[in-house]
Amino acid sequence: MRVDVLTIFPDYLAPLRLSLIGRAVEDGLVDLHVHDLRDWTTDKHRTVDDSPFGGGAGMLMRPEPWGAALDALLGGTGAKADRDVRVVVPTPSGERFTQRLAQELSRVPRLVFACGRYEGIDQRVLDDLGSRAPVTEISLGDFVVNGGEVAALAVVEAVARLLPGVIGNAESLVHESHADGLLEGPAYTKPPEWRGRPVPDVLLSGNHAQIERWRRDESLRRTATRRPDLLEAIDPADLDGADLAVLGELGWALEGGPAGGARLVRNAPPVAD
Ligand code: 97T
Repeated sequence: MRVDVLTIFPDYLAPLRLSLIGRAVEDGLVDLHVHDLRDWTTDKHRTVDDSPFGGGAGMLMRPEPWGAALDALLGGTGAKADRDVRVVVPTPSGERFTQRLAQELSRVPRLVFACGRYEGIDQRVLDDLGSRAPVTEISLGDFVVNGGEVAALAVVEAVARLLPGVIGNAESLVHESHADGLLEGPAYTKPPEWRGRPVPDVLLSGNHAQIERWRRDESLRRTATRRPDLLEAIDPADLDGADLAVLGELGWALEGGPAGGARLVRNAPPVAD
């Protein structure tokens, strides 16, 4: 996969050269190119920002350096429907970045990240870009940081680790949080007792069926407590009888028939007859 990042702080992306993703970059699994947006400015002060028309606080990014940079990276003529490239623009007003989107992006051969600073990028850059290439505006969550770099860093790491060969043991991707729409439960390593706190007996039992069941129960419990929104989104077809029993104890039940598309609801009221 080729990854281009446009930013006024190229050093912000340095962590992508460390650890597991750093190895993938070294090995050529990720062909990473980080570019300084100021290289496409034409004035003496290498200006990238200006005040907003209509007034208001803060500064915006001027369109010209972005236009020149994106022309250079994407080519003057881009096919809007090009399935081989995706431009990712981090912004607090973007679509929420999820593991599902990470999986989708991991199947695109080339990603181009446009990292804005200040109060954002002149809208015409996004409009122009949208007519030439598929664009996804993404947000990491409902909070604000100072620029798109931290989001680009997170997205590149989330996507690159899904590429074949980046994680040695592909099995470890199957049972991680969000892989199946649930959170992972607690995990333990040695010693079997630490500061008076024992590891749950079942994990030392060697009974693999029982261990899997316990892990599933803990996963459901944790998800119910911390992320009820994830449980509401679960496809009931992915739940077995034991799952429904644990969820029942937690006040969750199936609502609606198979035809109407059943879903999990909390504290289901008694069914009227
Ligand atoms: O707060 C931001 C500023 C610029 C670009 C992206 C963000 C952001 O991304 N996820 C949350 C906030």
